[in-house]
Amino acid sequence: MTGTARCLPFPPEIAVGDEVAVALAQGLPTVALESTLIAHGLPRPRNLEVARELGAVVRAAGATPATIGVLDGRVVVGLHDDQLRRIALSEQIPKLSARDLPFAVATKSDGATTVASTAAIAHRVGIGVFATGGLGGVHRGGTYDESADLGVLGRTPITVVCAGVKSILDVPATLERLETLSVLVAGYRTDRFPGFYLTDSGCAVPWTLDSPAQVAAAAAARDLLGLGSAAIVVANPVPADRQMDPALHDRVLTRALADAAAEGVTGKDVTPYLLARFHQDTEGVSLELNIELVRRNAELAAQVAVAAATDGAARANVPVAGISVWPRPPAE
Ligand code: PSU
Ligand code: MN
Repeated sequence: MTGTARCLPFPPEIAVGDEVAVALAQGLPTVALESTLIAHGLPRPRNLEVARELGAVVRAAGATPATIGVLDGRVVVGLHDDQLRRIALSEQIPKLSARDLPFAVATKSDGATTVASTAAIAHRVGIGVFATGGLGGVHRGGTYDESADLGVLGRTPITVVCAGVKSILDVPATLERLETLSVLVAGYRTDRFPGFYLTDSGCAVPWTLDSPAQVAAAAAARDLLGLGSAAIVVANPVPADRQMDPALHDRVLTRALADAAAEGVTGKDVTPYLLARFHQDTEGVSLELNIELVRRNAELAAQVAVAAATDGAARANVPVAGISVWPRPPAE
């Protein structure tokens, strides 16, 4: 996350969109967005609208959106509208975690990227900030089902803005795993760990960060101190007056978990199944909230990317187009 130019181009397996390539080359603020939440977390065709909106939110906050997905075996960074449409509206689009990417490339497949695969690719191309809804984590019930999101965040120096981990998970166990993996977890303007649809998961966070500049400073410090091998998770809660009724949440979750077990839903189908059940059983309350929280995260991520680019440029004392830099470069 610096303001200096990066090495381009990338291998043909990675297709960086024109706008993103320019932003990366110039050190302009860029935000990675994932496509699994679009393809598997939200119903068609609303998901396409949301995908477009997220790009607009990032742009309005002064950064370039880079939605990541896989088309014909090429990892696309900065899906343009036709490509977004293909990923959002296809009936059968594989959910690709990091381990799946080589297969999708080798077999020239399409696919949607999760937090794990999006974070890995974003870092690969030099994007330092990423927004999503809720991270994957340790599932409830002691099933050995732990999202690959955690392992990748443990070895990828990126800043992820999210609304905590999905509330369908075992939150305390997930926080313990994040601690073991040395992933810095900070609440954004809160000392409570958010619970995705809920403002407070019932767990505390070790640190609170209060501004985009502070988040950017934490990421810069991680790198400068040589600790640059794990992610920073910025947990951005939904406001208390917007959260889901906790009693409704618990009722729907208990039923959905029991049905998932009875129907034999396993592996990567578990998370999409539970999210879809929420959307159905809350009559859209969870859907609207999910969309709202992802928008909020995209906006904060863009603010962090702007702060990081400004800070990086100030350190390197180079001008960055469209951003005021302090200390200012000397006038001509
Ligand atoms: N956030 C959302 N909706 C989603 C996801 C995140 O609001 O659908 C996706 C992310 O892509 C995340 C995935 O990586 O859910 C976790 O899936 P699993 O538990 O199978 O690892
Ligand atoms: Mn899983």
